[in-house]
Amino acid sequence: MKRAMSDREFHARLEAEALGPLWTVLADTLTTTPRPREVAYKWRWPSVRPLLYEALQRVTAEEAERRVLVLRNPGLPGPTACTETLYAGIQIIGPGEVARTHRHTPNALRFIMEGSGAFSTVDGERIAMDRGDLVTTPTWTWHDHGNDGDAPVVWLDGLDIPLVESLSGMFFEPSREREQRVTRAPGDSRARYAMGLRPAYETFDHPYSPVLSYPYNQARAALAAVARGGGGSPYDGVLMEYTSPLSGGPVLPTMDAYLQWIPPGASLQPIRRSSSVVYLGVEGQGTIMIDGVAFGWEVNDVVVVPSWAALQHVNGGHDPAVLFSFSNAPVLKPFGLYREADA
Ligand code: 1HN
Repeated sequence: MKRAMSDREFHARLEAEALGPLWTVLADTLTTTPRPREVAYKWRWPSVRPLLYEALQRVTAEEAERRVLVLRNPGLPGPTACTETLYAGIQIIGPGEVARTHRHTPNALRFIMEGSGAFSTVDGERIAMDRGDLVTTPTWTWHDHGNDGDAPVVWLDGLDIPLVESLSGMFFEPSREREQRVTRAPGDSRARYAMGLRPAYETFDHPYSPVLSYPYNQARAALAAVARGGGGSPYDGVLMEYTSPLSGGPVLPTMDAYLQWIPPGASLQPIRRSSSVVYLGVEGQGTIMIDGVAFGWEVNDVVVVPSWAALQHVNGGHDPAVLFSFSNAPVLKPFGLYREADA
């Protein structure tokens, strides 16, 4: 086509009217496969731990609201982004400290990395936090944390903050009560919903699991029993999802969570997934190959796997390797956006 004026000049006139040509950006928009800005990355516990304990000295829980080192993805601009949709951070609470009561629309899950004797009070129920436990604080639930033990307690926080921000869905409310009054019996949500029974006289109509705590001794025992029976997938070994007993689906509407057993000597099959996944080493050691790069992990290391990266689990050791992970798959699946392919 004949052009009376240069494209550059035309584009400048478009821009002045808040317009733009699609034809120059289409190839960067309709990419054949996902091209996330998040990069594969590993945070080593031996590097993180001393900085976390230094933060314990430098700032009080009171001052900080939450004393957390954020796992910032080097490929992403935001101060709170581990992936395009997920936040991850490592929180520490000292003996006797209180992380005051608040609530927010982002969903949170916590996997306890070190220590015991901490607790979260979630909507009036006091939930124990000991090493290996998974504890959730679903969207808009009141929560505060404390530590009745004599040593600091450390956990991995997973939240859907970047997703909520991108959807302009952020709401936050501090409570006037620094610590919540406990209004439910110990183990109430477990007794109501986690025992293969449910209260026949009430309906739970929230989009998340009514179970707020998945203790490690139970999850670990289930994993080991399935592994002993020879179960597992060629890609993930024994991958067990923490589920809502009501839906059979993910624990939170926007994040699913898994405990995974990779048998000694396993070199599993590589796979791509359109979810992004944050892994935490729980027991033993292993290697996550991501697009051909080896990320060797040990206990309490965190590894982030970007969407559509080629992912392969290897356990070259003589002991089982146990990983915790969480992902954004529950947001992709209802919209037909979740895919897998052999890599
Ligand atoms: C939050 O409320 C917690 O309650 C942890 O422990 C991390 C990161 C961003 C925003 C809110 C918590 C958080 C957070």
